[in-house]
Amino acid sequence: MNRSFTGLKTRASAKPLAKISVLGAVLATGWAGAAMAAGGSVTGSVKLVGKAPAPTPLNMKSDPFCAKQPQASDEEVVVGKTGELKNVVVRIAKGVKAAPPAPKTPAVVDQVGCTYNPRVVVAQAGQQVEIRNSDQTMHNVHTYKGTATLFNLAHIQGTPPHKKSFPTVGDVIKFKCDVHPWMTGWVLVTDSPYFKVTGADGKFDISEIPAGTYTLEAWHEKYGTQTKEITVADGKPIDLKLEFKAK
Ligand SMILES: [Cu+2]
Repeated sequence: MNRSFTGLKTRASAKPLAKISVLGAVLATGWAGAAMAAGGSVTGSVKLVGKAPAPTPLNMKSDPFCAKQPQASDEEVVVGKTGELKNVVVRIAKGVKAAPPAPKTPAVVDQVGCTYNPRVVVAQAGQQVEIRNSDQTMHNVHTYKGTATLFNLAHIQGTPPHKKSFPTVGDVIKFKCDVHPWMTGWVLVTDSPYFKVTGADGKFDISEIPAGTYTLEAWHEKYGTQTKEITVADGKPIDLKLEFKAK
């Protein structure tokens, strides 16, 4: 950074006005921001094709606190009126050469209303994942990679978050609560900030991707994984329509 900054000052010194504006931009955005503002983008939508399963109401009567929560439905498959599929992770899975480091701010999984919120979270490898308990009841955070337990921690109401990180890119970590068997959550581990999780509208929008050729992956907890090769170019947005088939 010092070397670049010195060069900037040398070039700018010939034009005092330019010096002020360039330095102003650097101060406003940070040097990294100023250098990395370019890149391409991938936007699109994910739909479920075929008959979506009917929502299953959750029975939370086994815990007096949970029983008082608003009636919720199982969120394994959340589909809009015309198939918009929620909770799909869309990410650049392969081809990122120099990803920015994992953010210092944690990814957050909250236990609230006796469900995981959000249900699907993406973390960069090494990024802290803060697991909160906002409920006035005890949960336990039982995580699995495949069928193997990673950790299993009691989470008493009013106690601080558990702080964990996951080192292995590509891992799909399942969260279960042994107290409340209806609770399911997911953390996917990736190697870059180039990802989104679809909301209720099924849409995603990933920006500032350095130009290059990549494997884009879309993952859904029930419908699995699909991949697509894409070539990203500066200033040429890619728009994708992805579909999963109901089963
Ligand atoms: Cu629980």
